[in-house]
Amino acid sequence: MLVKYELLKECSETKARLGKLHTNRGVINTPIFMPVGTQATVKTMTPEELKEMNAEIILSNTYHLFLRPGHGLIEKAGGLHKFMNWDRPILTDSGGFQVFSLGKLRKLSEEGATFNSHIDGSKQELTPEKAIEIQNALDSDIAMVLDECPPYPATREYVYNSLKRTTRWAKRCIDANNNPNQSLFGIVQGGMYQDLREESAKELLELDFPGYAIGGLSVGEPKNLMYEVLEYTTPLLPKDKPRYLMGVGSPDALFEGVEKGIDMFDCVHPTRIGRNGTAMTTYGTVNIKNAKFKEDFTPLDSECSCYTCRNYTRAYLRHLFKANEILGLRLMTYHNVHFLIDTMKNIRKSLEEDRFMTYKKEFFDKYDQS
Ligand code: PRF
Ligand code: ZN
Repeated sequence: MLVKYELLKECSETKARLGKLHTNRGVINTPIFMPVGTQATVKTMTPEELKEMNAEIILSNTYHLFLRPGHGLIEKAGGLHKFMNWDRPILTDSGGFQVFSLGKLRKLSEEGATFNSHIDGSKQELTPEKAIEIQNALDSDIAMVLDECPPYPATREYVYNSLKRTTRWAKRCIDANNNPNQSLFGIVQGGMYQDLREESAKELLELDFPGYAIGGLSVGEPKNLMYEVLEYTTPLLPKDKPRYLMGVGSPDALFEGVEKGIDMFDCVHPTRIGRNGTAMTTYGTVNIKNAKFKEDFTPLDSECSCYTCRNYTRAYLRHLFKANEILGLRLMTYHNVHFLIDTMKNIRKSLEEDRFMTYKKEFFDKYDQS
């Protein structure tokens, strides 16, 4: 069965929507934040911990798993879910974005991308067919087409040619797809050009994907420009299908994305900054290594109910980071992922009670963004 989006409620003031995404591995409540498990693990967290904080779906990466340990091995293990002991839905990104992030190490052609492995330097190729073969073998619930994410800034001509190629690749992905249990999502590109976003969406809609992502954002453009692009791009997408904003997950962007009609988000932000000693809290970010927390025996976030905040103090967390203890990374990651999952839960509740914009204001009255 392919995923099926159920629209439950639309916000009366914005384009925000409350829904459910039905999958073979359970129902996902949307809008949703997907923690990132690049290498078949959400760094430092066990699946039990992710479930405890109510993660409903996680993201993993084609590019990394293809290079190591290889999709053949994961297929032998019985698929990615079995391999990593996670039985809830998984979305895999196609690898396009990761390859393009390699910069000088890669070359693009109509056929696909060739690149040197970041692990051993070996020459590798990722074509639309290959990206699908890998994701079919991983057996994720949602797979993504191979796309090209243009850099920012990029000329109109560059972005035009790139989106045309992304559409041709999307067709090749559909033709190559051989896993009837996997839902393949299209990715709208078109950079910061409204007419190109329209063209990309129109072409991809003709291919009738079960879900659509918006790619090519949060690539270095000013935030307001991203919001502007979202404002006109989201309405181009069908109402009866899920909309996924790729690689975006800061609190302000989550609220803006939801407001503009996005249902799904992913971002390495909470896990990455957590391992770096930064926590997102009700009152804004906190760097736990700061000397001012040396004798602070209060929780990381006084309004948080997570395992970390229920059991440990800022002074203890600071000590763990100062002493380079692994538990520090785990406790901070736990809190940050819990914080975003909980914020999304609160957003859904506010949508259900039709007070989304009031909740947004309440959130940012407390959350210091400076
Ligand atoms: N394409 C793919 N993955 C992505 C992106 C994209 O444009 C982005 C851009 N923010 C993040 N991840 N395939
Ligand atoms: Zn907490």
